[in-house]
Parts: sequence; C-alpha cells; structure tokens
Amino acid sequence: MAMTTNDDLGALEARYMAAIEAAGDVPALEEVRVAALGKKGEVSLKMRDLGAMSPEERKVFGPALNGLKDRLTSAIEAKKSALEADALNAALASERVDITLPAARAPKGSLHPVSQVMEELAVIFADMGFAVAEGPDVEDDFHNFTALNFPADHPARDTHDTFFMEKGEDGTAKLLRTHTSPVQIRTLMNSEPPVRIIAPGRVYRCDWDQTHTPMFHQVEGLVIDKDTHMGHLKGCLIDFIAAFFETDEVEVRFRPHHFPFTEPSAEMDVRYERVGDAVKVGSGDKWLEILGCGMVHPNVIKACGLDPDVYQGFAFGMGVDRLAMLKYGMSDLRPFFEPDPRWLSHYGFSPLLQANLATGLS
Ligand code: 2NL
Repeated sequence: MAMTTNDDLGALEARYMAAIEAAGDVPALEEVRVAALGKKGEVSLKMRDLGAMSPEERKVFGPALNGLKDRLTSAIEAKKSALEADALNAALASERVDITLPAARAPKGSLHPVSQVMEELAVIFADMGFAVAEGPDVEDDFHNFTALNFPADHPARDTHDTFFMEKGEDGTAKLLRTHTSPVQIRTLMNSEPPVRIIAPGRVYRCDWDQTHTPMFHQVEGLVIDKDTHMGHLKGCLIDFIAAFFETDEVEVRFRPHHFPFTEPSAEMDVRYERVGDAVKVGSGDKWLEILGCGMVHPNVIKACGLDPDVYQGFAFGMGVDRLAMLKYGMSDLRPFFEPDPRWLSHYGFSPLLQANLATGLS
C-alpha cells in the first residue's frame, strides 16, 4: 500500500476545492462529489486504507481525513446552494415578460366580470353618498394590522396567510395587503369626519386551491360620524343588496361574529335560491353568506387619531370575485385569472354599456 502523507492530503484537498469552485452546474458538482466522497471516491478509498495502518498512523490520519471530508462536504453544499440560486435567477431573468408590449392581435375588448362588478359597486354606493378611496397594494404592518386592533400574535399575521417582503434597512418587512382596510385607515387618518367611503381593490393571501387564489378582490365600506348606529348599517346593507341583485325582495339575517376591528361584529346572510348557476335573491329556503360587518372598534378610531367618545361608525367587507360568481352564474373561480379569450368573450361585458342605476346595472 502506498504511504499517505499529510502533504498528499493537502494536495488532494487543494485539487478538490479547485474542482468544486470550477463546477459550472449542479451535475458537474455532483461528479466532483462522487469522485471525492462517493463509495469509490478518492477520499473514501483513503478512509478504507486506515484499517491497514498502525495505530499511531491512524491517530494522525483518521482525524485528518475526517476533517478533510467535512471541509469538502461543506464546500460542496455551499457551492450547490450558490449554483441553485444562480440557476433560479437565470430562469427568472429569461422568463421575464414585457407586459407593456402591445397585444399581438387586435383585441376585442370586453370588461372582466370583476371590473363590471367593481363599477356596479361604485355606482350603487355613490348613490348612497360614498366616495371611492384607493391606496397602495404594498403596505406596512401598522396600516394592515396594528391600527386595525389585531393582537401581536394574531394568526393572520403569520407568514402562512400574509405575503411579506424582505426586511428593509429599518428592520421591518413590508407586506401585500390582506384586505383593503388599510385604505380606510389611511383615509381616516388624513380626513375629518364625516367619512363615507368604499375601498375596492386587489388583496393578497398565501392560499391557492379550488376556491382560493393568492390575489383576489375585495370591497370594504366605512362610515364614521358623530351618531352613526347599527340601524344605519342594516339599512345601508339591505339597500345595497336590493340594488346589486336588482330586486326589491330582500330578506337578510345577521349572525354574531368576531373581527378584531369591529365590535359588535356580524355576518350577513341573504335568503336565496339557485336559478341555473346564478342566484335569485329574496325567495327560496336557503341562506347565502354575503359579507362581514360591524361597528368600528374604538381602538381603531383611536389609532387613527380620533376620539372614540365623539366619533363612531360602521364598516363592512366582502369578496368581489364571489359577488361576481353569484350574480353572473360562474361556478369556478380559477378561469377568472386565466387569460382565456373564450371565457372572457362569454362572461365579459361591453365597455360601452356603463353600469347605471337609472337604466340598469348590467
Ligand atoms: C369580510 C369582513 C369586514 C371591515 C371588514 C373595517 C375597516 C376599518 C375598520 C373596521 Cl378601517 N372595519 N372593515 C369590517 C367588518 C368586516 O370584512 O368578511 N370581508 C371579506
């Protein structure tokens, strides 16, 4: 058996370290690993030689070989992570799509049902004296959670529900808003009551299955004044349902619920029956959960710099995609966000026929 010396091990380590460094991709790196540490690898064979050494030699070369093996293993792991990160970045760069390019074929324009319903909501609530408020999709913890009276350990703050950005220089992470409530917080902080707004827009949650998409649409409403009470909430929401479903027959029920940002809180159900895939409101023997609502929690009023002993009001929130499905009889949420022109030409709306309370919403 050829004698192994410390110099041999040093040269072998230098050679493999250089090979690891030089590996251009994961398969090449794997070849280096097998050559060094695989069953018949150079280092593994030297390990086997230990058995034939004298105890004194083994005392020296055993630890030396183990150290060598550990250093090569960590170097390979580190290189592998770096190669994988490079591959991901290259894929991201090459798969980038220029969304500002003009469409390849002349588009036949039609309004997406979500856009149509957003228009209808704006028209209905404008008639009741509400303005439309907008705000950023990228939010901070204060406007999305803290000001809304979410406790520090509330599960919605968990990364499973919320998309967080990387931490910035100030050590805090921005996030994608999980509801449009932060729009209302911003409006309330920057204006004097009375406030009557709806906040429609995109919201984001880390959820993706048959009935959930990671981006969806919500509309929330907020009324703050000196003597707003639950009677106003009820009247406003019943009028909204009648206008939205274009019927005078509306029967609703309120079930007690919990939200951190309202007290008391309720969910509102509407009596309905199915007609094909669409719902008919006002008749039937079934109840449809439509929205959540409540009286704005005093802590929320306080967080916006207002005195809860002077100001109070109500708020509500609902899913726009779901409203569209119910009203226009679409049973599957997934095609909403797939660019299939057949679906859009079937369910889309003419952009020339604007939603209007006098001549009909749709
Ligand atoms: C739901 C329930 C709701 C609100 C949203 C709100 C906003 C402010 C203050 C208090 Cl600034 N409340 N929004 C209130 C009750 C319910 O949404 O199920 N949405 C899909």
